[in-house]
Amino acid sequence: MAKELTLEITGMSCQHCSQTVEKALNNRVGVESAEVDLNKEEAFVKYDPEQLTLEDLIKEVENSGYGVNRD
Ligand SMILES: [Cu+2]
Repeated sequence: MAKELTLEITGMSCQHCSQTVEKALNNRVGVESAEVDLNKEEAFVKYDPEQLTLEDLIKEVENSGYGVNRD
């Protein structure tokens, strides 16, 4: 079963940034879909929790040059 979550992304300033984050997440094995909203500074992700964890998603965002606000 896919899990859905919203990540608060930091460091984005333009469309290019949000596309970079979106691509990084979508390219990750186990991610079914990822949509990044630049204005809300959020990423909505559907993923398979058997293939990756929340930490993996956060690392993926960080590797692409941005950050995730942890609650
Ligand atoms: Cu940018």
